[in-house]
Amino acid sequence: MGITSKMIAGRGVRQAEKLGLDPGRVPPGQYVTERFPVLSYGPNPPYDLATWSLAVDGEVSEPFALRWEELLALPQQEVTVDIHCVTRWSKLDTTWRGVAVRDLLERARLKPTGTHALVHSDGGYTTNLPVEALLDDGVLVAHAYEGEPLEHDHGAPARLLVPKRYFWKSAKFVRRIEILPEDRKGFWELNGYHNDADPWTEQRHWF
Ligand SMILES: Nc1nc2c(c(=O)[nH]1)N[C@H]1C(S)=C(S)[C@@H](COP(=O)(O)O)O[C@H]1N2
Ligand SMILES: [Mo]
Repeated sequence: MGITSKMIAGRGVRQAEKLGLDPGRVPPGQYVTERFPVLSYGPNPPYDLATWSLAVDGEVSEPFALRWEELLALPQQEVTVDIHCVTRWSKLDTTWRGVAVRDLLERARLKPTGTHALVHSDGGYTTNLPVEALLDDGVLVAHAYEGEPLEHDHGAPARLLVPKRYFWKSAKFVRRIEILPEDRKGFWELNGYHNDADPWTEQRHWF
């Protein structure tokens, strides 16, 4: 008999209890890890803060690109959230610091036709989200984790953080938020992962 998602959920719940955490925070089929696994498709792209920039463009009235110091000069938010990887690990109470994507989209002045986003990373990784999901609380362009600058393995200099979706939507090495008039799939979404990626309903794969 194989390992079923119910058995793993049981494991997640027991682990959460052992750690003194509310087991209701562990989505179905997930287990809790205290480690911080690294999942990257391909090598970490090199970066240079002197030339780094983050663009917000596409279906917006005021497209812009921010240099590194400009990003750090914007109002910063700190959030503590749970993250859930489709490979079944969840990590609870992770703390991040960065700029709210909502603020960036407000500054860019979304056009009414701007309904979706394709998020681009250095190295070619992409992921897609509805704009609505990017306007949510806790969605950041994050540059610090647990009070320290983001490690390269975890997406330095900056990554997207979308805590309510499986973690592949949280693009590391983020460089561009492209607003689109329709949905366009990203890297994993084209390769069989679910378009919406809600951990609570286990939207893992299309098939
Ligand atoms: N640029 C980029 N972002 C990425 C990935 C990637 O391969 N490249 N992997 C995604 C996946 S599948 C996961 S689970 C998380 C892993 O983040 P971590 O390595 O910080 O745990 O990053 C996501 N963002
Ligand atoms: Mo992942």
